[in-house]
Amino acid sequence: MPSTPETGTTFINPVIPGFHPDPSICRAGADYYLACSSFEYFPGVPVFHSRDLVHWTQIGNALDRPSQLRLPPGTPSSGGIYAPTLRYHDGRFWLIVTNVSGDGNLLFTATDPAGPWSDPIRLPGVHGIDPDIAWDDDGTCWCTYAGVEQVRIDPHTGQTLGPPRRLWSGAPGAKAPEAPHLHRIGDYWYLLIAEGGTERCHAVSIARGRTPNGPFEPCPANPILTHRGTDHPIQNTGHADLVQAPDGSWWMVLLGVRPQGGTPGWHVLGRETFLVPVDWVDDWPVVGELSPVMPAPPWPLRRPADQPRRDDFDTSEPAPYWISPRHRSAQDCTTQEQPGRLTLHARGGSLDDTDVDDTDVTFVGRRQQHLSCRVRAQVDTVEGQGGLAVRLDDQHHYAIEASPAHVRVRARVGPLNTIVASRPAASGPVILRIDVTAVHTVRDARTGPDTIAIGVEEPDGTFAELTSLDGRYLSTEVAGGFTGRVLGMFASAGSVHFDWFDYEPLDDLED
Ligand code: 6LW
Repeated sequence: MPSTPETGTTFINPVIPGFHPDPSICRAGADYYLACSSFEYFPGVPVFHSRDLVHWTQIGNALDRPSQLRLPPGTPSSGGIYAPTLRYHDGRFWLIVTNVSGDGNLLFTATDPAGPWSDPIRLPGVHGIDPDIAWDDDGTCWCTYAGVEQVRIDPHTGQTLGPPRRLWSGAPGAKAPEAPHLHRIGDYWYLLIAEGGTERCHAVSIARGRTPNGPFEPCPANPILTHRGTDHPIQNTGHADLVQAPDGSWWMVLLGVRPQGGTPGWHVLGRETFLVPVDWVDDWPVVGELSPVMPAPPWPLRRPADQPRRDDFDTSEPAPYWISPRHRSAQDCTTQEQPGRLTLHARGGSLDDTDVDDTDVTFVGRRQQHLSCRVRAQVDTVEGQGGLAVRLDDQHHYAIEASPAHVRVRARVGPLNTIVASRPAASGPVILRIDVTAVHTVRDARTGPDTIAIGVEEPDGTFAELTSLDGRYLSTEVAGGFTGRVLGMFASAGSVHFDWFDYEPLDDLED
């Protein structure tokens, strides 16, 4: 989907590209903060900051200690942390999420959204995903969750105070009323929800009432946003939240996907975060047109410095964009052992494992955020075996693995797991490389979304491609689930040292 670059009068959607779903947003003074779901990855719940709603910088991960995020052995792909709500209330930040792999609904607080966040307050009486938290004028705190149901809670103890009540189920017959967010705007309480499921039928609907408990009157124009049944380049639009800018204007953040290739289209970056303006007519929100290139808001845009392409592993702590399935410990993944190098120690598992026997893979990666991109890493495998991988989940990944004997490419697609290319190893460190190239020209219905060329970079810089694989097998339409591609480094045996890792966006049109 080639697009025009951002100009002074436009901005580019998605505003947070890559696997960043279920956005929840709040404002504190001139600062906006946004949090997303993170599923089986540790650390969890990426937190972003913006001054203009358009440009976002990741300032941390709310759940960055094992005491906050337990992803037990066997936590499957797309298990773990679902849909947060992030709010600023009473001089503090509040974050409520569900850990579907064990601990249920959890509430955290922080004075600085960059962290540290508190240890969790458990909510054993809240039985549903997608919890929202809202306060009445008298300080009464309401937790509203998928269904859509609501229960009064004490946010300091996590106790429920009284029985749950059913509030609203969206359009009659629509499946999956979920993602509720309750906002007081003017004289009304608005209950914003998603319905239709997070795939192509996804939609945003709203109802309003005079109290936070309803009764709620559905908006006559529901759904107020959906792209179902269209060939719009942004699909699956839903799971939204609202925020008011200091100038009084209203904005919606939501998730959507960008299918590529032929019919029905394959999306590979997961569900991404989009931004769209909202007007009010007769006290109902009217959502502006959502498109890849949007009219800029009426304030100066502040584009932050581009992220450096290379991570040299010179810092003692990994940058916040590095994530690992289920857990990461300083014993398995460290920059302290050899200065300027990331060392990964294998734990006995492979990229296919879900840690059921406590031998998880040692993998650290970052989200693929561009339709076309290149990753490279210089790898020293004299003491072990490991390399680079494109991971959608534990059953869908392509990997190039170096050992003292070989460099091999392995493809795992559902029940198939095979070595597709191999060559003898040269002595010394090797540069492994993966080029992801979006297919912008659809030749026929079977054209895939992208190609993934995997190989070795020769000392003179030329690319010795070992294989080129169809990217559709690492798409959500094939694999299912709620996540997106993560590109990263792994160790499958012994100890593997990485001198650097490059992530280079190649489609400057969408950067
Ligand atoms: C989330 C639900 C949804 O809990 O998908 O798109 C689920 N919306 O609201 C997982 O992200």
